[in-house]
Amino acid sequence: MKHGFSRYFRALGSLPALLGVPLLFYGCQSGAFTEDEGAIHPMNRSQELAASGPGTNYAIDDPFTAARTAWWRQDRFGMFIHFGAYSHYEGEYTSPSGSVCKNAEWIKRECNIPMSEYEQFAKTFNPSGFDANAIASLAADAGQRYIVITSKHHEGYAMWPTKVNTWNLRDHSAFDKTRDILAELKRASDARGVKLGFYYSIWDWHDPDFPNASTFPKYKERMYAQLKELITNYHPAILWFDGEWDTTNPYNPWKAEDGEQLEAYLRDLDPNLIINNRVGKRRVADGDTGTPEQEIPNEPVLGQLWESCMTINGSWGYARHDQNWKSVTDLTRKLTTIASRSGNYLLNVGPDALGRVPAEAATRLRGMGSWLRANGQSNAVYQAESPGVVDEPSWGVVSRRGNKLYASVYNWPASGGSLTLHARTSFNVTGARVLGSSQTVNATRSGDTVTIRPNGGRVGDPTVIEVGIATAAPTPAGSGTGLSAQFWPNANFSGEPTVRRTDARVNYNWKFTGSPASQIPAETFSSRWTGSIEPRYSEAYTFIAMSDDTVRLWIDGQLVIDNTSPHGPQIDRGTVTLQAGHHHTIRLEQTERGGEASMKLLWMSPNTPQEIVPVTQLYPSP
Ligand code: H79
Repeated sequence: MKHGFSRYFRALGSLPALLGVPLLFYGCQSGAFTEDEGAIHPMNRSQELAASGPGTNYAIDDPFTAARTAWWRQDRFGMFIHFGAYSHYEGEYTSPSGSVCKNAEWIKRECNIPMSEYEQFAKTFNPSGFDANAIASLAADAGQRYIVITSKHHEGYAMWPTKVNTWNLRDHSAFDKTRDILAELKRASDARGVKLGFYYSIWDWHDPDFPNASTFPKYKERMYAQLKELITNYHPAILWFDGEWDTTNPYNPWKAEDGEQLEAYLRDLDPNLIINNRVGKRRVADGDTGTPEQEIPNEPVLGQLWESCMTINGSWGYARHDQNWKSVTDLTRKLTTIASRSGNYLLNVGPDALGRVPAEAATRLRGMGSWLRANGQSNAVYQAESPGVVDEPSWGVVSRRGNKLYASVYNWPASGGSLTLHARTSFNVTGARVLGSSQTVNATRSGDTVTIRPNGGRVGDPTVIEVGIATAAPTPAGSGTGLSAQFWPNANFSGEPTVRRTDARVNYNWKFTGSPASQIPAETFSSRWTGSIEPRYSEAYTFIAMSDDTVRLWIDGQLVIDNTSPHGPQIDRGTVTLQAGHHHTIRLEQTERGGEASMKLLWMSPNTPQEIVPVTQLYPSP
């Protein structure tokens, strides 16, 4: 993507190359991080290391298959907690003139509360009823395997005793000065095997240096310091950013370059962190996870893990006036729908002014937990994913765990009726049963239609039918070593390539500052990978390219992806039928014409979950 931004990050030297350490990005905006008295200096450490530059790849692994993300991909269900100084209002503000304004976590802005008054009110915030053990127990009872709590929302108020400023629950409240609710929640979560992550808003309505491009670097320094506190003091499993978008009132200076720098900084502090895409500009090239909000994508998301965050009523922060609670059935259907499309569900609760989770929310969460535990329905959710081998039906959703399909039935057939599935590949049906029922279930396949006929009533909503399948065995993993790669220091493949090598996989996120090799400038280059690809199943494979600025992909000489209009990080796809064990020729081209650059090649098929095409199945040109 073309960008007019100056490159303010420069390679400072070759220390990482000498040490043989992976190149990560540590540039500083020149003059950005000043020596404020008493401030923590997050960039000092980074200055000891060298900056990145040409040769840097920011893609640290394949999030679809990495051990780092394994728990997140299996656990599927988390608790979001919105809790901050806004919770003290419980969703209602009465202005000095007596008029009442209703909102929740945006109450300061939407109800035009002057900051001085907001600060004054926060001094009396005393969430003495915050019970971390009760919250972690509730999450565990609900079947939620992780918690993400707001450490700082847009109001800028820190929920832990940060040393960076006094706008926090320790220094600016009526709360017990010996308590630290994030530490309490960490301990309580650990004790129950529940992972803990932190939401952190980039957008900050309180810090006077935030909304001004010239002072923003000072804000960024404090933000880095706070994030370092969170990582080193509480070891979160997830950092969940928000408030990255372009906006005024107040103005938000956050740019994609800021995201590139921040993500590298965080991954150096903790390489196991899972980071959402709002760390950058909410794009497929940013962070590990896509973040649909209050919506569920219609199909599995391409190119990135994903998680839908949703409210349990209609508000994120506690709002007394909002009694619009979703039903257990609605919430459970959302959970199965999300799992059937290989996503995660981050379901929010907003504790009240005293820090207590509303009883209405707790009841519903426990109802979901009961459903998950009742008859093995949890198999439809944990470690389950998009089925691949069948289309999504109109009567519900289908998830898959190995050779079991879990059909979550929303619309149960009338007596004697049946449910049908459309098959995308060859497999046999080996049997079926309704979880929690002894009724017989007839399941047969004829052509591409699988017919499932239960012989009794439903068991809960959704009712889950487990369908056993036998799929064709894959051919053994290949013995590939990767594709032949060539790189040119120009955008049109002209002349001899400067770099030739074998690439184990095509998994590059060069962003603004990186490039394929130290000899290739970050601004302008072209890349070509050739060789052959060996599928392990005979079926339709969809190739997925995440690219920036252009991409073309040929399989067996056929152009299956063709996007030569220069673009920012973008997904393109093309589908071809391949033969198991056969070597199909492949040619992939990418060009970079300024700004950011990336090139990832993924595939999926009915029996292959989405992944970066693995090295074992790629062979260089002869
Ligand atoms: O933290 C939660 C929200 O506060 C935040 N993201 C989730 C996870 C969020 N930011 N923006 N939005 C949600 C959507 C923006 C909604 C808006 Fe409005 C409509 C902003 C102004 C009008 C909602 C209604 C917020 C204030 C009034």
